[in-house]
Amino acid sequence: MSSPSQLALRQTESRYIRTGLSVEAIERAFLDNLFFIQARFPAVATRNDHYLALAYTVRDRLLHRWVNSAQTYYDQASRTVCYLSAEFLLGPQLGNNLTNLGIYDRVRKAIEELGLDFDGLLEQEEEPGLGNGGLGRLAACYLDSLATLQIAAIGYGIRYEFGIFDQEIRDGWQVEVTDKWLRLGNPWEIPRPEIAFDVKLGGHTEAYQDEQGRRRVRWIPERVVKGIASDTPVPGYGVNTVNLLRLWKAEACESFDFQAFNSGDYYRAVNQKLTSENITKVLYPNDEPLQGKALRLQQQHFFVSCSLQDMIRIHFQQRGKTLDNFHEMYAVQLNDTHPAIGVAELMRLLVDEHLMNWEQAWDVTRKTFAYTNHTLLPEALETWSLPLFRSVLPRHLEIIYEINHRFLEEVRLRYPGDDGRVARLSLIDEGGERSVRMAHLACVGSHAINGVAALHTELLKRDALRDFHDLWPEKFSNKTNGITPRRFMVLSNPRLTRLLSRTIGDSWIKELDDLAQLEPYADDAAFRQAWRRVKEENKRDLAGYILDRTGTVVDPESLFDVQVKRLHEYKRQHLNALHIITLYQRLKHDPSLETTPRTVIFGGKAAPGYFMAKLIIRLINGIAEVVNGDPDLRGRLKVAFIPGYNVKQGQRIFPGADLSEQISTAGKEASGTGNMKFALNGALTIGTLDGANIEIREAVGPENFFLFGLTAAQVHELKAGTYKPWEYYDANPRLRAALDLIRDGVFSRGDRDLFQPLVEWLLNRDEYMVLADYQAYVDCQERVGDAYRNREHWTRMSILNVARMGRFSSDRAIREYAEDIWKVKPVTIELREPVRAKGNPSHP
Ligand code: NBG
Repeated sequence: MSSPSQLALRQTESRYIRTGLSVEAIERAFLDNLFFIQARFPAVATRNDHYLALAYTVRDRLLHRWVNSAQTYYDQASRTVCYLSAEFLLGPQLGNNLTNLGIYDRVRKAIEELGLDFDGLLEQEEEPGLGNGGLGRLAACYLDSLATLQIAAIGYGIRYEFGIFDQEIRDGWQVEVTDKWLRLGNPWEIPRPEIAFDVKLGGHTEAYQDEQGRRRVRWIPERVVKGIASDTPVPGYGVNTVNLLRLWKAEACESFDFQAFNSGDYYRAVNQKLTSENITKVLYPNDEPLQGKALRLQQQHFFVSCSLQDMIRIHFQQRGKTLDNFHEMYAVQLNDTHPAIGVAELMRLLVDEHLMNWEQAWDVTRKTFAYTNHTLLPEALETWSLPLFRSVLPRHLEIIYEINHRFLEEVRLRYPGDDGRVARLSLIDEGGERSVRMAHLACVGSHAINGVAALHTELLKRDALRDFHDLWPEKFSNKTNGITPRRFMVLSNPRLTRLLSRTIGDSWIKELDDLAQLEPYADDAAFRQAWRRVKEENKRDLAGYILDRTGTVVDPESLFDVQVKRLHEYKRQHLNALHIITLYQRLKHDPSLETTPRTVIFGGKAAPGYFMAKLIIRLINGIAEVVNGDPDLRGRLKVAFIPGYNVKQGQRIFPGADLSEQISTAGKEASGTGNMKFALNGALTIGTLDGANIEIREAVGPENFFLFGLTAAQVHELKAGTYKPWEYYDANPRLRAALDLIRDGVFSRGDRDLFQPLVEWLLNRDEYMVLADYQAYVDCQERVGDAYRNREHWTRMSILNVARMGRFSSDRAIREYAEDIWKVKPVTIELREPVRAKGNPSHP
């Protein structure tokens, strides 16, 4: 028999042979996997077989680093960041993993040598759409940066069987199609059936005395579900670190099944199984939280409870049998309020299950959690009605009452007699239907609270969380969002990546601030030409894609004016639509008018129950039908709505954009991250002073940014007074003409009723001040059109935008979180054998 150390040595050898990085080793591994995993001979293998064989080949090479990382963290009991998020919008994995491993080129070579279409294999991958939009994508960018910065981290979330729906457009309307992303298999996940935890739901509680005579509470649940871990590796770029994304899948608890089964109630057992599995069946497709859905609360509690139990398990393994120092082992970040129930759940685990006293448990809990707020929309602040909350989590409600009781005592001491303040701060909203305020729970249970852009944080401190800021100003800080340049440049824009790296070297991939070295080249005519050529080629690709997806022919010479993001009234896609109509009218009336040819491109999903957002999609498609079909406008204006916007599509769109539409009502968009992806890819922004737009404008210089519209303060003021949108309609002939055209049915094939609700809403209410900003927007668009005609100057601005985007890397954001909030340091992962790829790890 071999000793463990002999076995370890032999394992190392075999791993080395199996995961070689030469082109030949990759080819051999690919063919092996096609045979041994897919069980296929080449003549009958499908593209999906090839994709899977390649994915497993890459995964083998990741596992090596993954296991090494895990072992290092284990040996060193490394302080670990746990990022709790109900959403992780990863996007396709294959290309990203190749990029981060530094083997993109040689794998392409290997696949092409085998006579297969490498790009086709990348295209084959169905992306895990486990998120709605910015919030979920931010979590994915942060995982990339955590691994790249060599920080020990675990992402914890939900393995939804159905992710965000796929969108089709029929007769101009959005149609939702279920997202069966797991249908053809998911090669990136490793199921861990042995990492499983029970999660209780419903029922009631009972008080009892333990042997020491202390009063304790026991929770008698109505049912118990089991959470099973499913792991996805997250490789850093150009390092050996591979971190873990652990997603939980719900299953029926066997013991419970048997109970019913034994009592002869087979159908109850079956039913229970189905109800349990439902918990992780589907992602709620609202980008802003929705209230009143018990299943949603169950989802939140389910994944948070599994995650905290898992952390405790690991803690016991690595730090021995005490939880007194739990907060020294973990920094837990709450990505919005979706995981905020964790505050009560950790208290329950510590006090009820691990018998810690309340005061100490509370101290550990507050030192463990930190909370990021992602929205200012008052309707988006999560609350749960007490009856619903009690029916799902009876014990947590008691714990929340206790936390609240102690907290409000403290408030009363600080502010004697100030009952209004006590009511405003309370974790329970007593006005109307009583409910639990999740943001308050997160604030009270965390040692740090942050917003996601400078303006957002200021507004949080002034309005939404003002009373908490009065109480604990030291807890607040701003952490402006960022994006990963690996996915949103190296992977998605290889042409610009090559030009950048040829010009200033490739250090910018990990130190995005190094893009500043580009600045002098803005004055170099030859460089500008090369820059323009890259954009032209990217636009040609995008035009091909648009033709493919929409059947619309667009001219790559025209200005590509792009707005892609979730559909929401505050994001004001309808303001963009009004501008198109105005342009249409001007061009119709004056055939000799000299304007810049434009292609206005849209993409984005509407929440299935959001009537107005769906009507706006219908309007855009109605406008596209009229404009694209009118010979008078040929060569001057085109409109395209690309269906099914997701990460994969974004990667095709950002590189080909000239103009980035960031036109939300000031004070409504917490940060935005699409704005950063466009600017990094050389698009200029037309935008309001909202979210991170403000910081982007400061960074790139006001002269390289198209600013328009009311400020947040002006919006506030106008709202407080009497905003009468129809006065703008009366006073502005162009605006009137545009709205009348909609009302007259021009974009609805003569149907005058279809868009009536939208027009009426704008004239009478106009919550987001579309009419107030209309003229400023149209004027600004005219400046954009003029600027685009001076290509040399436009290119200069484009170069300067990219050169000054360094600050918006998610690496910068993660460094700030790591230093200010998490207090974590990098952990270097050594590989035993020198199997890392040598040479330039980026594209050729
Ligand atoms: C969104 C904001 C965006 C922001 C992302 C990421 C929610 C609740 N919020 O402005 O609307 O960029 O979060 O922070 O999805």
